[in-house]
Amino acid sequence: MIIFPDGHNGLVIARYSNFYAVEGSNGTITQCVSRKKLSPLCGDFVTWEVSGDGGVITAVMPRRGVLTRPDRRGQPKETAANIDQLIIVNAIPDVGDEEASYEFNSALTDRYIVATELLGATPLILLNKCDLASPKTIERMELALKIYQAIGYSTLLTSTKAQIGIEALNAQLCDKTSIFVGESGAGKSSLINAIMPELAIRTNEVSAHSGLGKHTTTTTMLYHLQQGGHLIDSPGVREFGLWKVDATQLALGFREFQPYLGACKFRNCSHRHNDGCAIEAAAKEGKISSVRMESYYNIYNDINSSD
Ligand SMILES: Nc1nc2c(ncn2[C@@H]2O[C@H](COP(=O)(O)OP(=O)(O)OP(=O)(O)O)[C@@H](O)[C@H]2O)c(=O)[nH]1
Ligand SMILES: [Mg+2]
Ligand SMILES: [Zn+2]
Repeated sequence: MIIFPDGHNGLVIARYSNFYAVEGSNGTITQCVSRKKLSPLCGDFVTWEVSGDGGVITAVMPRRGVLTRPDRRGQPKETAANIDQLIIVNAIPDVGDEEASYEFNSALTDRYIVATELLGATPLILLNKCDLASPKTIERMELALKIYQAIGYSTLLTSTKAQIGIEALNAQLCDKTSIFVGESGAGKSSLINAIMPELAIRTNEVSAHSGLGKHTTTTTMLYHLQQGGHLIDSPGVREFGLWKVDATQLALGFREFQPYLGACKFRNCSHRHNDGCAIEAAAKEGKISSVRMESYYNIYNDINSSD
């Protein structure tokens, strides 16, 4: 860390409208505002000076990358910095027989994976609420997750209710900064509680009648793990869009495309039903999963229709 002689150094652990909770190396937390033109994020290392009862952030140290999430209007909003691992939380539905027809949400997962790859971070693909799934559904989910394992990603089946996979999740958290992302109600806060029961974060007790969550997470917040490493809880999303991603970057977000990039007949190949496309040829030979190829087409259409 760079030490600024005139200020205190700290880590932004949360933001509440215009205030930032900044933690010093001795653990004290100071409520700070920020100088104009700076936009500190949860996970940022900052320098601050004493001002009144609190402080004012005067500098934000260089970041490794920023994760963006959609706000309530679907507009991109920078959410956290210096992330090593995105834990992409999916869940078995908790109403009625829906689990029998539940399909793994590869659309959301694959968008998050692209964002993770472009950040230079690692994804962990997690399916929670396995206690609600029949053995048949679990079998189908294991098949869906195999696609990700085959390309080198870690996956986990968990349940905070039945304490499944919690130790395995714990083992993946040491000495890194991990952020929990995914749909609202999937169990992100519950998983953090399962790992750090002393926190007792209020979780979203969804009412089946109103469909409204009560304690849905509204603030991105960083917690320290005793064994080293940090966890960030973040508000759930309905959909996750990719911003400022062009077709070349999108292909880089699909790591299994890598061996074939540059081998297409045309240099500007979009890998969509193109003559001489090496990636589509690999997909036809079964070397790239058809589910992931479909995902690529869908995301490509999205990013090209949004601007
Ligand atoms: N059956 C079952 N329910 C769970 C499990 N994990 C969490 N839940 C329930 O799912 C609901 C939502 O959990 P939260 O942890 O608040 O979900 P979240 O992802 O943090 O939601 P947001 O903060 O809105 O993004 C709560 O009612 C939890 O009790 C699980 O493993 N099994
Ligand atoms: Mg939450
Ligand atoms: Zn191609």
